[in-house]
Amino acid sequence: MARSDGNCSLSTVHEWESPDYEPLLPVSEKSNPLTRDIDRVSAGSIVRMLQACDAQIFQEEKGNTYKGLLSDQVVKTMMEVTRRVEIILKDPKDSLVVLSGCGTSGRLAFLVASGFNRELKELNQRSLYAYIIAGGDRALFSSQEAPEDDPKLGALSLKKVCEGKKRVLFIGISCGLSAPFVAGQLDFCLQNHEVYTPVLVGFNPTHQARDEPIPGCTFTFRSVVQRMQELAKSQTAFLINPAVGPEAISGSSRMKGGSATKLLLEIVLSAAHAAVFSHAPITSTGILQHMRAYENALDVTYAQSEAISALLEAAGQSLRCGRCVYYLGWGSLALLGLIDASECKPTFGADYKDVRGFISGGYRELNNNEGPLTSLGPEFCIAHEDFLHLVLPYLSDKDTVLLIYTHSDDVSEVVKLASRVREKTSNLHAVYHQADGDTAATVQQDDINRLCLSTLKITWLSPAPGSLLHMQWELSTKLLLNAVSTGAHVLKGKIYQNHMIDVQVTNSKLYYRASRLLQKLSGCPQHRCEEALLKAIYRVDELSTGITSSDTATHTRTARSRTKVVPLALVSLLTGCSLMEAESHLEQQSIVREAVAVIIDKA
Ligand code: S6P
Repeated sequence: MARSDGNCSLSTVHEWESPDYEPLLPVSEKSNPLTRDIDRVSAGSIVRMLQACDAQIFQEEKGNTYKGLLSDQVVKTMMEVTRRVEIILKDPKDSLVVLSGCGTSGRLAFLVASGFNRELKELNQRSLYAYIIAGGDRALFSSQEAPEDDPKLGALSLKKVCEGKKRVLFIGISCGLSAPFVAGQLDFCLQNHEVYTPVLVGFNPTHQARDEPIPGCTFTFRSVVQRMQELAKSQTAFLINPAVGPEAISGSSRMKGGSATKLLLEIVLSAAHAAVFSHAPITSTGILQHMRAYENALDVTYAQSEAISALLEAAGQSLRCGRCVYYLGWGSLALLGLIDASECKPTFGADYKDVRGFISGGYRELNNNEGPLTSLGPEFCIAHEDFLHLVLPYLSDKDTVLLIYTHSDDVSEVVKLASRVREKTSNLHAVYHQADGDTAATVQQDDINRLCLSTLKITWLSPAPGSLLHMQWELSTKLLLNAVSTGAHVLKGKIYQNHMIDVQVTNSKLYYRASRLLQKLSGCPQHRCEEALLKAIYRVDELSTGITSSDTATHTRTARSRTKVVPLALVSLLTGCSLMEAESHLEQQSIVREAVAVIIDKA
C-alpha cells in the first residue's frame, strides 16, 4: 500500500471539543480527528501526528465543557493533594500513600511509587508509597485484562495493603474513569473515610464517567464519582481529571493517558517532597513550572522526529516479516521498555514475543512486591542474561534491537552488550539521554556509535535538578517507545483509520468498545453487531440461548483464547458470509487492515 505524507491541519486540533463530535463517547474513547488517516501515511507523518496528539496534553481549553491540565481548578486540586502528602511525609507513623490502577495505570503506579520510595531511601527515610496493580505483579509485564472488571478484588487488595494503617491517602488511577477494580477501591475508601482519603486521577469530565451497572454492586463508576464530588467540597475527597484530548489510537490510554498520569503524580509527589525536605512552599507557580518542564520534554523528544521515524520504520519492517523488536534497557528507562512491550498484546493482538523488553539486573533492579516471577514462564524472563540465553542465539538481521540508557548508567555495560548483539545482527540501534556538557562516557559512546546502525542522542540543555531531569528522561523514553511500537503496528496493518481492529476482547470495556467499533465500521445496528461479536467469540454461526443468556464476564473469558474476533465479526457483518468463510478470507490476506479495507470498499 502506498503511504501518503498526510498533514494534520490545525483546524482539527480542537474539533473533538465540539459537543457534536462523537457525542455519546467520553474523551478517552473518542477517535482523534488528527489521526484519522494514520493507517495510510508514511512513518514520518505518523510521528508528526503523534506529536500533535501529545501536544494536546498541554493545550489550554477552549470552551466550558472541558478543563485542561493547566486550568486553575486542576492546579488547585493538585496543590490540595500535595498538602495531604506533605502532612503524611511529616508524620509518617501508621500512614501510607497507595497508588493503584489496572493495566498501564497500575504499571505507572508501580513506576512512580518505586521512584519516590527510592528517593525517600536516599534521604534515609522509610518508604511510604505502595502500589496495587489489578492482577498482581504478573500484570506489570503481561496483559491481564480480566481483573479490571472485579471491584471486590480491588477493595480487598487495598484493605490488605493497608492493614494496621491509621491514615491512608489512596490515589486511584483510571484514565477513562471506568475500571470497576478502581471503583471498588474508591467505594471502599468512602465507606471507611475515618482512615482513607480517596483521590481519583483520570482524563474524562465527571459526567462522562462510566455508568454501566457493575455486576454484584449497587454502584457504578459514575455514582462513586458523584459521591466524591460532594465530598470534594469539604476536601475529604479529590478529583484530578483534566481532559487531554482523544488518544492517537482510539481508546489506547497507555499513550496520552499514561503520560499525563505519570507527570501529574510526579508533580504532586515532588512538590510534597520539596516542601518537606527542602522547605519549598507549595505554589501554583511551582506546579505550573513543573508542567512546563514536562512540556519541554515533549518538544525535546519530538525535535528528533526524523530519527524516531527511522526507528519506527525498522521496527515496522521487523514486525511485517514476522520477526521481533527487543528493547534492552538500563534503570527505570528499561522499565518503560518492559511496560511498552507488555501493552502490545492487548492493544494490537500481538504475541508477547513480538515486542519484548529486558532490564539490566532483572528483578533485583525492580524490587517489586512479589519478587522474581521467572518461574511463571519465558514471558517473565526479563533480565539481560535471559535475553542472552533465550533470544540472542536466534537473533537475525530481521529483528530490531534497541538499546535504551542514559549517560548516568554504566555505559561500559552497554558497550559489552552491544558487542554481543552485534555479532548476530547489524540491526542494532541506540537511544540515550545526556545532560549538556556531560562528557564522562564519550569514549564508550564512540564504541557504541560504531556498533550501532543508528544512534539517537537526546541532549538536555540547561538540565533540571537531578530527579526532575530523570523524570523528563523517563517521559521522553515513554513517548519515543510508544511511538515506535504504535507506529510499527500501524505499518504492520493492525490499525484501520485510527482504530485497533484486532483488539482483544478480554474485559467489559474492550467488549463494549469492540461492539461500538463494529457499529461504526459496518453501519449495522447494535444488536446485530453484538450478535456477530458473540458468534466470533464462540466460533458458531447460530447463537444458542446458553450463549445469549450468559453475562459479559463469560463472553470475555471465552474470548481470551480466541484471535481475530473483531475482524471476523466485521467481515461476516459486511459480507453476510459464514464464520468459516470469513476465517478463510482473513487467512488469504494476512494483513487484517487490508482485508477489512477491501471488504468495506466493496460493501
Ligand atoms: C490501554 C491499556 C489498558 C489500560 C487499562 C486501564 O492502552 O492497554 O491496559 O491501561 O485498561 O484503563 P483505565 O482507563 O482504567 O486507566
